[in-house]
Amino acid sequence: MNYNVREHSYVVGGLGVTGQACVRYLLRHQALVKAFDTRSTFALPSDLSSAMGNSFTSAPLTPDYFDGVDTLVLSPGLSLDIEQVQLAKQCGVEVIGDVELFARINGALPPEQAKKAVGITGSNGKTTVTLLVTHLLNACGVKAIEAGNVGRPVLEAIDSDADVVVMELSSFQLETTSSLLLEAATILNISDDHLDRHGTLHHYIDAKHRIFKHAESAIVWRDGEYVTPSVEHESARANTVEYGLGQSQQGFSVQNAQGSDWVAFNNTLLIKVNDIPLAGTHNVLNVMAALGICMQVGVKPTDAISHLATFKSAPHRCVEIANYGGVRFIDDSKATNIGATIAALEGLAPHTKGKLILIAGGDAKGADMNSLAPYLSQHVACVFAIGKDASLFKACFPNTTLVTSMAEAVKGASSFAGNGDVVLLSPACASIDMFNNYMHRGEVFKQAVEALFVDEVTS
Ligand code: UMA
Ligand code: ADP
Repeated sequence: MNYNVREHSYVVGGLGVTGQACVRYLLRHQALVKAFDTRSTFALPSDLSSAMGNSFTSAPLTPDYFDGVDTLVLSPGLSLDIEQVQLAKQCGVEVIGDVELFARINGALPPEQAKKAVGITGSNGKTTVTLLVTHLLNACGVKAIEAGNVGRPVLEAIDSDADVVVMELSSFQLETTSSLLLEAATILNISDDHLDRHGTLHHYIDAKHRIFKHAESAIVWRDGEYVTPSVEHESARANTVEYGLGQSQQGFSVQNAQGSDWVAFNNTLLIKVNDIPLAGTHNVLNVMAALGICMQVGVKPTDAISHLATFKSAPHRCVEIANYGGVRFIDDSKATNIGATIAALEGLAPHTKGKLILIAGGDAKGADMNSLAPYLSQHVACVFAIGKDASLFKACFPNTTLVTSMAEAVKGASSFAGNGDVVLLSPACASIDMFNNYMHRGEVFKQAVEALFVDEVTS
C-alpha cells in the first residue's frame, strides 16, 4: 500500500494521550496538521503549544475549518456522533482513528521495516493478555512492545525497535479502524460494556468483530459467546486456534493427568493449572489465549510456558492489598463492568473460608445490573455501594448499604468482617463519577483500608 503522511492534510480530534501522540508523529514527519479539543478548559502541553501555534482550537468549528483537510484522526474518547465529526463528514473529510493511521503508515513501509502486529480485544482481560503476550515474546527472544488501549498510543510504537506490536484494542479504537493487518486476533469475551456509547450490545459486538477484518488467524475461546469470526472474515475463520477449560484433542484445553489438571496443547501437557501464578479461572483462559497468540508469531507454547513464572500481573486486578486480623482486602478496581466482577466473585468464592463482602458502584455505563444479581445472591454476604449508580445494586440485591464515600464503604465493610472473610473492591462500574480513573479508585481504597488499620492500632 502506498501512503505518505506528507501527501495528506490532517485534523486531529481530541488531544488526550492519543491525539497528542498523533500530532507529535505528524509534526515529526512534516505533515500538515491542526487539532481541536472539545473541552473549553483544555490546555496544550508546552511542547505542542510552541510547535502548533494557532493551529489548535477549542472553539466551535465552522465548515471552513475543514478547507483543504482530507483526514480527521479522531480520539477514541470522542463519539462518531459528535457535531464536529458530522461537520467533517459533510465537508468530505475521511474519519479514521490512530490505529487506522498506524495501519496505513506501517502498511507502506518496506517489509524489513514494517512491524508485525497482533490484536487483543474483549470486554475483560485485554490488558492482562496484552502484557502477558509482550512478556512471553520478549522472554523468548522476539522483540515486542505493548500499545493501544493499554496506555501507549500505537503511533509511539511505530518508531520503536520492536518487531512485534502487541495491540490492546478497545471497541472505540476498532470502530475507526478498517485496514489493520494482524498476524493473530482475539476477542477474549463479550459482556455488557460501553452501552452508553454504542447504544446496543449488537453495535458493541460489531465494533469488536472489526478486529478480524484483516487478521491472518483467530484465537477463539471454545465456550465464548460472540467471539468466533463470522464467514465474512475468511482468513481468521480458516486459521483458528481454539482454547477452553474443557477436554479437547485440538488446541488448548485442560486435561487430567498424573492426578492433576493440566493446561495442554494438542495433548502436550504444558503446566499444572495450580502452578499458574495468576489467580482465578479466568486467568487460565487468559494464559491459553496468550500462548495461542505467541504461537502465531512463531513462539512454541512449550517454549513460552517456561516464562510464565516471571510475569508480574498489573495492579488493581484482583490483588490482595492487606490482611488485617485475618480479613483479606482485595483490590479489583479494574473491574469496570459486570463480567469482570462475576469473574472475581467466581474466582474468589472457592478460596474464601468466610464471608465475601463487596464494595461496588460508580458509573454503570448503561449496563443492566440485574444480570449480576444471581452471582451476588450466590457468593456475597452484603454490598456497600458507592457512586452515581449505587441504587442499581440496592434494586437487585436487598442486602446493600448505600454509602457516600470509599472511606465509609471500607469502614462499613470492615465492621462486618471477621477472620477468614474477604472485603473485595470490584465495582462493576467505571470510576469517573468519583475518581480520576480506576487506579485512583484503587489507591483511595488502599488508603482507606490503611487509615482504618492505623486508627485501630493507635486507638
Ligand atoms: N475528551 C473530550 N474532548 C476531547 C477529547 C477528549 O471531552 O476533545 C474526553 C473524552 O470524552 C474522554 C477523555 O477526554 O472522557 C479521554 O479521551 P481521549 O480520547 O482523549 O483518551 P486518551 O487520553 O487519548 O486515551 C485513549 C484511551 N481512552 C479512551 O478510550 C477513553 C485510553 O484507554 C488509552 O490507554 C489511550 O487512548 C492510548 O491508546 C483508557 C480507557 O479508559 C484506559 N479505555 C476504555 C476502557 O478500557 O474501557 C475504552
Ligand atoms: P481489560 O483491559 O479488558 O479491562 P484487565 O486485564 O485489565 O482487562 O482486567 C480487567 C478486569 O477483568 C479485572 O477485574 C480482572 O480481574 C478481570 N478479568 C481479567 N481477565 C478476565 C477474563 N478473561 N474474564 C473475565 N474477567 C477478567
